[in-house]
Amino acid sequence: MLHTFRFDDHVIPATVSGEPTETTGGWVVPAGRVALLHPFDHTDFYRHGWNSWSPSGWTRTDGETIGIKDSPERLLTADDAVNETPHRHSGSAVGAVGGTDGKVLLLGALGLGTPRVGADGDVLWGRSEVDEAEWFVAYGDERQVFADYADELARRLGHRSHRAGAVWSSWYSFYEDIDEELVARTVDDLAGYPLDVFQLDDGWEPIVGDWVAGPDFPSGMAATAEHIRRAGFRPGLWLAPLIALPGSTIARERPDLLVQGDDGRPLVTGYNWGSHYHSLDTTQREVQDHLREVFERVVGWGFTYLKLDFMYAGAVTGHRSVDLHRETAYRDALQHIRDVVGDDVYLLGCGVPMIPSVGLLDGARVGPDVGPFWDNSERSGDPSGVGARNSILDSAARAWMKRLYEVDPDAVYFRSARNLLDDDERQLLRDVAAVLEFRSTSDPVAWLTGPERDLLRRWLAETSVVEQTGRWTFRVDGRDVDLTAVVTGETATSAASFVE
Ligand code: 9PG
Repeated sequence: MLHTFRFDDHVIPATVSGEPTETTGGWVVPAGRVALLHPFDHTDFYRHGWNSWSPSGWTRTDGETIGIKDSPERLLTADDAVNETPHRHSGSAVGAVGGTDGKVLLLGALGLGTPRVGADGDVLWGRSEVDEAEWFVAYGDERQVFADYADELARRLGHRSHRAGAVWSSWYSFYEDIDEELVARTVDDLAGYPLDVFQLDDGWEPIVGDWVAGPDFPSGMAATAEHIRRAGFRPGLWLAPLIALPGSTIARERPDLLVQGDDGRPLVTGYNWGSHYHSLDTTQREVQDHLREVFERVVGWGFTYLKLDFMYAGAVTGHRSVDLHRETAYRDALQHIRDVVGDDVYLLGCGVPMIPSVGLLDGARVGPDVGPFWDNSERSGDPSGVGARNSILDSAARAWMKRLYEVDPDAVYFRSARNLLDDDERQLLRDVAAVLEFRSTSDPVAWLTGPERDLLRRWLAETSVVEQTGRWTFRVDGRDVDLTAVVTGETATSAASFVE
């Protein structure tokens, strides 16, 4: 049906599938296709990526699209490969246009079904794989409409208020090269630092898919958790519970428990560790039992902060034993995990589908991996690639998601050793972490100079008062933080050459 929205002095004709009803800050439109004829001509467009690593940000409707281009393999891992149209303006769940006067028109889905929002000329459209989700339509001050959208979403999908505090992760220093002695030494060196969580990342397990202690942890994972706890920190552990490498026990012995392709064989659902991998079919009772066992085991070891990685793989298109929409299958699996671990375990999602995780996760990564360098000039057309610049860009564009869960922009650096980032770039990362109010680092104390240690100590203990003053400008404890130069590519920092 036709409907006319009137916002300020804008008349916005629309096609909707039912009568809109008013809500706080905007309108709720029934599920189905939506098209809004906006009056802004060539204008700014906010595009939102599907999972943690997917590119998000503002561009121009008459400019370059934001997304992963020219790499089907990267697209499969770091975005919604089925729905992405890399050369047309579209994104996942929410989009907005306008903005020249600080006001935008926002269209955002209020549920699951892989909703998409795109801008085609002067039409802002919304559609889904399955028409399950209602829509939120609002016009007004940019930060206000995003806040109102997030609040409407949280009213439907829930909201948790568990806070992680300051986190140390083993990934951005040791990567997969961890063992129980190295971990123990690193923990001991951190003793007395005002850290809350010590999180072991990838590398403890024998292979992705087998969630038992690997050969480098001969005393078992409970011993490491206990060591962390005795040092005064909350034990944290990484796992990728919904995927399995081809060599893992579950993939070798029970390929029938994996999501299948049209050819009746386990579907390839992403690439990492120099391999392809598969997804567990979480609609099967035996997989649910397996997940229960895994999570009872890791919580039983004493880990109460869990980084759940590569979770998008539970929401890919493929054949499952129960014919649910893929985002519903994913959310049911995450709900099952939440039920098994209970309310007190902190769940940080990584590589998670952003909207289907609302209300179940305590925190979510909101950008690609950081790295000890600004950008990688070898890599063109991949804003989801590792590096400080990509991580900052994506995370800053998702600051509004703070109202849904804690938002993790990834680790910051204090070390000048083993690092190509200069002082200004390291400061930028710390600024973004302050803006997003999530603090994590990966620097072992042994790698830091005296002044760097002092800085780390102070930073871990700080909580900042943050106010967003513009799209890319913030006040953090009375200090101005301006990310405009990073966004436009004219980095104000001395290592601008890394950008080119
Ligand atoms: C451990 C790492 C760390 C890191 C996670 C994740 O798009 N990708 O192909 C892609 C691969 C790996 C990756 C991120 C993206 O890293 O983000 O913090 O936990 O796994 O293996």
